[in-house]
Amino acid sequence: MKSIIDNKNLLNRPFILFSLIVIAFWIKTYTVYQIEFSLGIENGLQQFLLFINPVSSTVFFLSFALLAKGKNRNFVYIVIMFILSLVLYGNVVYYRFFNDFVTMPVLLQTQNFGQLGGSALALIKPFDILYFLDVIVLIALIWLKIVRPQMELPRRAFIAGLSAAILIFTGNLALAESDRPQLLTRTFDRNYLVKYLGVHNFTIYDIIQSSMSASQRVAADSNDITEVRNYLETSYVKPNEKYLGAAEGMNVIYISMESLQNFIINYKLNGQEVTPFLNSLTRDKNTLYFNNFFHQTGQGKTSDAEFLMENSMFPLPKGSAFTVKATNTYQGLPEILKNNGFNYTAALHGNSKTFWNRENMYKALGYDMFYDSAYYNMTEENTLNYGLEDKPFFKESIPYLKDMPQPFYAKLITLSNHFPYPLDKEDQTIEPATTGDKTVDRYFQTARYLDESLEQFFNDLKASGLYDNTMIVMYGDHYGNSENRKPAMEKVLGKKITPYEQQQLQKVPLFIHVPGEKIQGGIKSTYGGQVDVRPTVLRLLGIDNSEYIEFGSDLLSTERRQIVPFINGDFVTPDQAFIDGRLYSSLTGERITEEIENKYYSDFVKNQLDFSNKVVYGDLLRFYELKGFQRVERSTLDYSQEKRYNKP
Ligand code: GP9
Ligand code: MN
Repeated sequence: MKSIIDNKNLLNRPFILFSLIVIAFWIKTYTVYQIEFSLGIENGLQQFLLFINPVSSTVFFLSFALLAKGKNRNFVYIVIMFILSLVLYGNVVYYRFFNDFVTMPVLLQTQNFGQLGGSALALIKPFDILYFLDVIVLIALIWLKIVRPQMELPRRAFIAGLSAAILIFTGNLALAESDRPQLLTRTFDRNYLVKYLGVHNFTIYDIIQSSMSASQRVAADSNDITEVRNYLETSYVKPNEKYLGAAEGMNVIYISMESLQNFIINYKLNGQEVTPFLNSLTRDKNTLYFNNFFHQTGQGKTSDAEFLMENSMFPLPKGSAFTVKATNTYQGLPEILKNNGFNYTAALHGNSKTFWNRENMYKALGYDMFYDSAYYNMTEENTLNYGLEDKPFFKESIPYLKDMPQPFYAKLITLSNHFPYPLDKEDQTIEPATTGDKTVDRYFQTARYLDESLEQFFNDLKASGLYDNTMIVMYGDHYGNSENRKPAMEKVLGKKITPYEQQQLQKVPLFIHVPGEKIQGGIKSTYGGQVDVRPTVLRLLGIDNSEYIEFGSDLLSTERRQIVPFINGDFVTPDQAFIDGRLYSSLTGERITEEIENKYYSDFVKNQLDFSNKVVYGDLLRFYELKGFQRVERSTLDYSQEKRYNKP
């Protein structure tokens, strides 16, 4: 009996209660790090930093409770702990799929949340309730009156708490900087920030940084675009005469192949091809297949791929450009084509026009029309996961395509091969894989379904008469199986996935099909990424791209530099791969530990990303006037009714 009373007394000493709450939250956060995040701890110092990094922010926030008067303080403790736990848990769920942390721009993409439904649910586990255990215990202790209303404290207590937090943070940051100099100014990689500073400090940092980037637009002027232009002139590559204008006068169809990774091309599951149709295109005499082609997307996923493909600029290091930069001025592919003899441009997608803020961004890119889910027959049985299944989507798109004034540009975005890869029983034409990871296993079935839908679409295009006069560009938008699926993916590939192999898994297929005998098809092994597609396509169409602001380079030019930047600053070339601050050989996949000269590569990557970000954050294309170039007036665009003949 006595000991219980003693406990009570102890818990009711403000400093002890405060410390116990801090310790509970600290230990919980550290446990979450261990279970949920793979942050790549490389040495003892990093391990130590990971352990102590929750302390400063926990002390900081909880100190505010010390301001509360006696009775209220326990309540304030609960509220603060709950909010901090929610931030932590939000990151856990997000990380389970994206291998990344939540940023302000992601939070502002609220119009996407409602539709995440199935995907998000698949990421939540019943035991997750344990991540709120400290809050629950505190509530119970208060309810059972074991923790009682607290005595009032002088303001000094609050000041002392804040000072302690700032002191601890300063020490933490100093140690982090000793391991990675310029941590806060240099890195794009959120894994680093969390590893060194913790989830909550990262969140504060992110909020400050996001508001700073908003002010970049105000400070920009036309000199900035001149600087970008001068930079780009130094990296201009000449066209390859063999391909120049090979698709001149043709229609163009882009197909975004949801989550399709390149490893699946020519992969055999239990002796069976998963994507027989796409495999056949790798051997087709009218198709170029790029097998060292990488996605370069970030938090904007599909929309980032679209951004890269149509602007030849890099997506934002955080958040989705579609969502936060749709008010910018662009010179998007649709607008460029309209300026070069095309009569119609349209995007087609069996999901709502609000997803990824597409409606607004498509206007900014200059699309005449957006056929979103409102233009499709969205019945119970032909929709699943993110919207209209690919086969009915392609089927119903054919009449729209047939109606378009030619030459047209149309972009079709598939969605059935999307995490967590559900598929109706009758559509399953291949057995799932047997890695034991249900989502990875199902991936093969939805990828097969996508492959079949593409074959159906090609056949329907032939039947419609469009095929012989249409160039088709198909690309994987981004990875499907995230790094968290590594154990299952190791079984799929039958090898250990090193950081180098993990980067290789970011390859997505790119196919460019030009009908007739205009090009010599085959496998192209040049290293490239989504940013490089627009200049390639423009030149195939015979359009002079030399004046446009493009950060990619023509994949068919023999002069091009084969350096593929990723937006976190990593890169890959035919001889080197730079990943998380380490260098690997692209020839052997092994780590390179000796000093080697690669300043040329790293400078190139840094410049590409910095200049591209400068254009997007500064909204610099608003200053870029080209002679004779007509901007599409946003206010004239209306996607609510089909306006087919949007001729000037
Ligand atoms: C939804 C589709 C999927 O419209 O583009 O989006 P994702 O989650 O892959 O970005
Ligand atoms: Mn996608």
